[in-house]
Amino acid sequence: MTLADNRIDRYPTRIQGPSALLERTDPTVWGGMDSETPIGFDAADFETNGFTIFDELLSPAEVAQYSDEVDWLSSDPDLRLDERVIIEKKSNRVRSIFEVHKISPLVDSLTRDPRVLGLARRVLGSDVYIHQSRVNYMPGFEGTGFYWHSDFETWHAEDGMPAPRAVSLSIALTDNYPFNGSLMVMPGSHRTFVPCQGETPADHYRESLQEQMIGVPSHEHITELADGHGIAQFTGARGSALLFDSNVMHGSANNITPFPRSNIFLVFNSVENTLITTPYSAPVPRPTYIAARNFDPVR
Ligand code: 6CS
Ligand code: FE
Repeated sequence: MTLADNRIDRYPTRIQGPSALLERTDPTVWGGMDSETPIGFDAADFETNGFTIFDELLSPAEVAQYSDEVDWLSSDPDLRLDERVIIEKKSNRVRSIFEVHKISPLVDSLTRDPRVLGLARRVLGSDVYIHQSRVNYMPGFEGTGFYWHSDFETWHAEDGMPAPRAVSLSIALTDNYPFNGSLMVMPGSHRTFVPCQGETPADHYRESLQEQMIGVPSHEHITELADGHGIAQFTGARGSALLFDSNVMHGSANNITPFPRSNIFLVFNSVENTLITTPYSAPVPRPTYIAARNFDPVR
């Protein structure tokens, strides 16, 4: 893609007044890496639904290792003062830790694991780099969810991501039940771009990562998508994983059960879809621990 193409905003959002749903004109599974199809990955299924669930991406032993690691991170008092650690509004518990692959060598090795990297390269059809990594701790009793949204809408508006050529992998470190805040997705919704109303405030991430109020679709649009696509839920034992397109509509409810729902999120972007300098609908780019600007491919 030449710079000229990227400067054209093909997915306008954060605009005043009502806006119509837009068709996503970009592919979901990009060609070019077909020979690298990882075992058990159904590209056609991913193209149709915008997500795929893997029942056991990590073994129980691996999950225990990662689970211990993220539990240790969330209990580290020094790390808690780090700007990359997001604290829950009410409970004061750790909600998320961003750039976790730079904090934890173990998580960094996961981004290079062929089972993970192979999936991202296959879907995005190119070399890939980490746009964002995070751990979401949905603690028991007080874990608050994430309202309906498209990740790409935020990454386009606030980070300058040109096209929806990015993919997220959510790896469950605890059992994801229907009732403990597990991710809900609308199958096939990735083929529709939902413009959101409201101008992006300066430093929006300071509140949006705790509770997103801007860059969320209207009730009408959510109703239209839910009526058309239905709602599926990512449930599964620890070690299962959800691979999902950057533009699929998703959200999660609060967790009032005693069972935490901790996941590692790894977001891969194509090296052919790197962030432009000025975001499409925000005054300045977000910090690099939320949206990386080092585009070196993961090897
Ligand atoms: O703003 C972001 O980048 C993050 N927010 C949400 C709710 N999901 C995507 C991403 O991790
Ligand atoms: Fe999200």
